[in-house]
Amino acid sequence: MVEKSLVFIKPDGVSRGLVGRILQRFEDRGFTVKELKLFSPTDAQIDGHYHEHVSKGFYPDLKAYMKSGPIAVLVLEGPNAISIIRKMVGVTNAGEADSGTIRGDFALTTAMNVIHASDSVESAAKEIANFFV
Ligand code: 3AN
Repeated sequence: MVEKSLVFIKPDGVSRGLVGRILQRFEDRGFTVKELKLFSPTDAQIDGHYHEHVSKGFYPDLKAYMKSGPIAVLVLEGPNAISIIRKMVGVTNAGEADSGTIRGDFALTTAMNVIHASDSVESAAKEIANFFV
């Protein structure tokens, strides 16, 4: 089934110059780039995106991380995009992510894990609406 996923490269990924290499992986795999923008998300967009985490102890640090510079936000489309892209991204704790995944190749920790990708078709629809109004 053709699906859309909301993906963003977090501020450290943008400042480290990883946007091109990460985007290349998705294009090489065959996904279509439907939207692409570099921007600084508002407080409301960050809180909305991470609504499941706002009450957690790590949230202030997560929010500060997300406000530390612009992010590169993408909408990618293709067959089974949600599960394939999550596999390409690797597990949340980048320290345990397999080599060959984006987190396994470009990140070391959970707190700075370089990239986000939607975990379901329903989340993707909400996340796309949050970032592309
Ligand atoms: P994923 O990004 O793999 O879907 P989530 O949704 O559990 O993982 O976490 C969202 C983001 O919140 C992570 N990418 C990470 O930046 C941050 N985060 C999650 N859990 C922790 C934690 N225990 N400590 C610090 N940051 C965390």
